[in-house]
Amino acid sequence: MTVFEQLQAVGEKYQAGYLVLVDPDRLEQQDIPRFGQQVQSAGVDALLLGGSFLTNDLSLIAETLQNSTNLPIILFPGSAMQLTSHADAILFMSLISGRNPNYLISEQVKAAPLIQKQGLEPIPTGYLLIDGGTQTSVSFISNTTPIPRDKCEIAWAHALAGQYLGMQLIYLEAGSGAKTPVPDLMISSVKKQVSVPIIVGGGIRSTETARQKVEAGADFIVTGNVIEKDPSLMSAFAEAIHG
Ligand code: 1GP
Repeated sequence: MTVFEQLQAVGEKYQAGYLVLVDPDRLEQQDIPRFGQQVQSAGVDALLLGGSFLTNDLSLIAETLQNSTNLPIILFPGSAMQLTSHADAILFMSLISGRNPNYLISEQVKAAPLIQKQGLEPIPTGYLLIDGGTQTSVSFISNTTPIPRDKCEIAWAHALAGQYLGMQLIYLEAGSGAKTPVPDLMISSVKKQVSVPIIVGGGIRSTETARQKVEAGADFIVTGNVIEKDPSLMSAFAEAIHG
């Protein structure tokens, strides 16, 4: 079964799936084995690994994580530099809300031969950055302007274009640490227009908010910061998201 098929199976089993984002810069090597056990028993469906900007050795973190959990590890790269064979798949993303050719296609061209060599499963993903009320690393590093929060039609037109280009997932991203997550109205209007699964992440800090995003139409919810601060919250998030 491919990782994408596993994600589809999660979608069939639950109302929505739960993905935990691991920022390799914020996870201490010695804490990984315990964290691996925690995610496993908390009901998390898969791990995303990466960030817009990295200073740590991704491979070392990924390898330790792989030895600590059976959950799929999906790379969530900020650039073509963030690749390792110690993962199962990679969100092969294009930042389609932006107009920076580097993140639309250049990084992807640099990464493609390495992904092939490393045997990673690429999952074509349309990545949309939505204004989360504060400047986030992803908007600064990618030098792109997020979609305004009240422009639902701009968001769904981008998502639909992504689907027509063959992307298998649409990621609505408010940015890690966003003040406010992607608005419910925007999620529901994207959901109405596209048939591929929608991932929603950035600024989700409570189980109530996560639940609200699922009700609005999110197929997968991603949390990062809130779990870094308190990993014991993972089970409650999984329960709220699975429905
Ligand atoms: C990944 O941006 C999310 O898409 C993670 O965001 O760290 O704010 O949960 P948080």
